[in-house]
Amino acid sequence: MSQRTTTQDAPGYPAEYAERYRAAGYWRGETFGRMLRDRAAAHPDRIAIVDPGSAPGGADRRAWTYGELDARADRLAAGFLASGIAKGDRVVLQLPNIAEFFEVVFALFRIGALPVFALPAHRESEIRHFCAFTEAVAYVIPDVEAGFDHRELASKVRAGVGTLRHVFVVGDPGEHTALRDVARDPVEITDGPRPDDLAFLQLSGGSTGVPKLIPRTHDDYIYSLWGSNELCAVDEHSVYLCALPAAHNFPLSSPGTLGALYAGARVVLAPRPSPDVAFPLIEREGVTLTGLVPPLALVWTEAAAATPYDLSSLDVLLVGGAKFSEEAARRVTPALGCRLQQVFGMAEGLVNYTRLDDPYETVVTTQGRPISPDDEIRVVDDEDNDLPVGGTGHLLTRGPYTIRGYWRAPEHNATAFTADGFYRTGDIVRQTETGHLVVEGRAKDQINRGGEKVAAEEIENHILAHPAVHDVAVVSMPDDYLGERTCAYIVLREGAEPLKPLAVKKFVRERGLAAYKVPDRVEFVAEFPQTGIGKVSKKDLRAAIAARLVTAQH
Ligand code: OOB
Repeated sequence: MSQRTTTQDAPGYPAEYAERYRAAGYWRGETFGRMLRDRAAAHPDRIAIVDPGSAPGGADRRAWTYGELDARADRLAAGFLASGIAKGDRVVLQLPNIAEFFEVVFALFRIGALPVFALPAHRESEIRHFCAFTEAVAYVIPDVEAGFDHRELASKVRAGVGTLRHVFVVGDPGEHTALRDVARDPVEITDGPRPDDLAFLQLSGGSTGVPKLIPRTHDDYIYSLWGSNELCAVDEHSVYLCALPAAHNFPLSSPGTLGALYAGARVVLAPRPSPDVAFPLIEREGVTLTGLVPPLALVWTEAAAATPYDLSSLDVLLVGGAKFSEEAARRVTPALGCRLQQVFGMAEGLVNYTRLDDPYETVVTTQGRPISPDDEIRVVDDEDNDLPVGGTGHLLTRGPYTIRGYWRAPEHNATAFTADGFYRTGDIVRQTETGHLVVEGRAKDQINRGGEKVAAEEIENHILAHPAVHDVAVVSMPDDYLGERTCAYIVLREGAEPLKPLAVKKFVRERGLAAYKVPDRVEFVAEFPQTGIGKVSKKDLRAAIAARLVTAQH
C-alpha cells in the first residue's frame, strides 16, 4: 500500500513506523466513510444516533438508523461536491450535540474534505483564526445556540476571509445557505480518501498565542477507537451518552461517539451535560456509558443521591480532561452505582485508561496506562534524560496514534517534538511499577479550567492590546470546583487611568473570545516577580494568588 509521507502541511509517520503499525494490526486500512458503509450494510435498521430534541416530552426526538445515517451522509456528500467542496478542503464545523453533527462529519469524511472541529463556545477571534489559517472553504453552524446568533458571526468572518465560500446553517439560514437544502441524489465517489490520508483537524488545548491544529489520519484515529472500545467494553449493545461537546477529542473518540459507531452501538446526544438533562436521558435511553470532566463528575455524584431517575443501566463512567482527585474518584461508584475509568488523553494522540479489571486502588489513584503496547512513554528531566521508574518528570510520547507534528507549524514543531518524533506533552507525570501514569502537574503555560484549556499567551496577547496595559501575565489559581481558574496579573502603563477588573474582562469578551477564556480574576501590581535570569516568575505569581485565596477564606 502506498504511504503518506511528510507533506508541506504536516509531518507524517516515517515509513518504517507506518509499516510497523500496519504489520502489528493497529492500522487496519479502513476509512471513516467505509466504516459507516460497512456498519450500515451489516445492520441497516439498528439505531445509530438518538437526538432527543428540545420539545417537552421528547416530541421532536430523532432516532437515525445506521442505514439512514449512511444514506444521509451520501446525499450530503453529493451536495457538498456539487457546491465545489473537494478532497483536502477544510471545513470549519461548529455544531452543538445534534444529529446533523454526524451527518456533516461523515459526508466530509466520504469526500475526504477535512472537518476542523471548533467548539460551540468559540467566538469571532477563534473562528476567524480557524477559517483564515486553514483557508477554509465552508463553515457549518447552528442558527442560534444558547442565545448566540452564529449567523451574525459567520457574516463577519466571511467578510474577512476570502477563501470562505459557503456558510451552511442547521435551522433558519438567514442570509446563508440552509444545510437541509444542500443534499442531492448520491453520486459515486471514486477519489475518496485513503486510510493514511488526513481525516480531520482537531484543536490543541495549546500553550501558544493561537491554537495549533492537529492533523489526524483515518488509520491512526480508527485505531484509537477500537483500541478504546476493547478497554472500555464497548460493543454493539452499548449505549454511549455524549454529554460533553461532541467535537472535543474525549467524547469523540475515548471511546466516544465514533468509538460507539465503530462498534455498531448507539449514540445518545445530550444537549447539555447537567443532571437535569442527562439523568432522564440515561433512564429513557438505557445509557450504559458516558464520559465527563471532573467538575461534572462531582456534580453528578452529588445529584445522584436525590434523583428520581433510574440510573441503573449506567455501567461505566469515564472521567478525564483534567486531574480527578482521589477523593472525588472514590465517590463515583458508591454514588452512581457504576464502574469508574480514569482517562488521561490529549487531542495530539496518546490516551491512557485505567482498566476495568485494575485493582480499585489503581483506578482511584492513577490516570491509567496507554491504549497500545506500541505507545512509547518517556519520563524525562529538564535535559531530556530518562528518569528511573517512579521518578517525576516531563512526559514524552510516540506511538501509532500520536501525531508527528502540528499542521502548518514547522517552527513550533521543532520544539514541541524531539528530533526522533516524541511529542512533548507538557505534562509532568510519574509512572508506577505497573506502567500506570499519575499526573503530577504541568510544565506548559496553560490553565486547565475543569478540562477546558486556556493558553496563557493567547489571553495575554489580547489583554496587551488594551492601551492602559503595560504588561500582563496570566496564571492559574486553585479552585474547588474547576480545579483551576485563570488570574490575569496586570502592570498598568505609567500615568494610565486606573482600570477596573470588570473593564478588563469586558475588553477581552468584546475582542470575541470564548467565554471560558475571559480571566476569572484580574489583579493589578506595580511589577512582576522575576526569576533568576529576569523572566516573569509565573511560579511566584501562582503562589501569590493561591496564598491570597487561602487568606481570604479565613
Ligand atoms: C483531553 O484532550 P485535550 O487535548 O483537551 O487536553 C490534553 C491535556 C493533557 O495534556 C493534560 O494536560 C490534560 O489535558 N489532561 C489531564 C487528564 N486528561 C487530560 N490532566 C490530568 N488528568 C487527566 N485525566 O483533555 C482528552 C482527550 C482525550 C481523552 C480525554 C481527555
